[in-house]
Amino acid sequence: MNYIIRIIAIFSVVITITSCKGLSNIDLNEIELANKKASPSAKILYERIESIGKAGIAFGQQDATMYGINWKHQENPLNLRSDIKDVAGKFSAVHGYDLGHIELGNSFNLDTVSFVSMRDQVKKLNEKGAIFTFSWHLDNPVTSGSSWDTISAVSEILKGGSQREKYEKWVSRLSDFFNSLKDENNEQIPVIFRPFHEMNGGWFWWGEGNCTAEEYKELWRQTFKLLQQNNVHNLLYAYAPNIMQSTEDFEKYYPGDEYVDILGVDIYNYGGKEAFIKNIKTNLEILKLEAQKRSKPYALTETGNIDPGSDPKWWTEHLYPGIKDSGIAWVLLWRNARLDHYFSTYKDDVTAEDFREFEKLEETLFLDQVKKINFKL
Ligand code: BMA
Repeated sequence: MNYIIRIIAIFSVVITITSCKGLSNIDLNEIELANKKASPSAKILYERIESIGKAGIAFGQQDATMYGINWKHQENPLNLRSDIKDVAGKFSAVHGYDLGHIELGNSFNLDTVSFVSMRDQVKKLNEKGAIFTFSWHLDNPVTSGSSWDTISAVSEILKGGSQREKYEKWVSRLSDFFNSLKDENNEQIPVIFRPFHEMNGGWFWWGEGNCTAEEYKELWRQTFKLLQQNNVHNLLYAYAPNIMQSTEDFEKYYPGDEYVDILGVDIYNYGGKEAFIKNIKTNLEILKLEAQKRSKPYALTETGNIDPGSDPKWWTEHLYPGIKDSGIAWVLLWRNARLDHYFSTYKDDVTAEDFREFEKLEETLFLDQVKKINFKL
């Protein structure tokens, strides 16, 4: 987007927001979500995401305030810290979390993040205007192995399958967690749910080669229905394949417009700089076409530098040329777990300086900017 168009876009969002006292100018009945019983706050979240997509790209990171390189939130629970805040002085606008192992009734997720602190952080960051997205690396229900245990399982948890009862229990635990996300007024906090991601790759038990496309779609629809039955009405549903070659790749597993609110794609920089830029561009073009057909917002739901340290200009010369003017509402960087597994930046990283440049770009939006793109009840 060139400068003038961007100014107009931002200006028109501001007009919309400031000219509507509360929600009087927004007809909630006109916002159609997959869940017909979606809460008003979920509808507002959807409006926010659409408006953000017009104003710029919200920056996000997985587990941003839970841990980073050489620190953990538990060690200093009152201090809200994040690696990118250490680098650029700002919090990310979008915060990703993973619910893997909530299904088992555990207190900690598969990456040792406590669900109690997750809930607590969502509450705190919600007050600051953040947006939340949840993935779910759930265990294999047949073998009790991890998400990466590709022994066939999907047909066993569909209606009539041998593990159905267990799966219903798992979804009820997941539902309890979503229903427990409440703000200071005891109102539910709306969030994005992005289950069964990267299904067109073969590494998860719900992925390519480990179930049929029809089974996958049924899994999505039946899970969606179980969540409704459990009175979960604060979710927007995001469908996100891994890198695609064509629109057919997008459509193969797509469960249907009536089950999805947001379209996404996950792309990492395998193959180096030029391939990364090209892959992001072509994939976001595919996503945009699919999204426009359906009038739904879209996002780069996972990305990250698999080779951190290789190029100090990774943010402005690799990632940004790919996402620039793409119309995505947000980009989510994967987690900064440890020095041999981090995807973003941190204070001593070679890309830290470049991240500050990336943060200053007109198009990139951080927490303070996204907070203003909101609609009150
Ligand atoms: C993967 C890796 C794993 C992690 C999982 C869920 O991509 O980061 O280490 O357990 O995501 O967060």
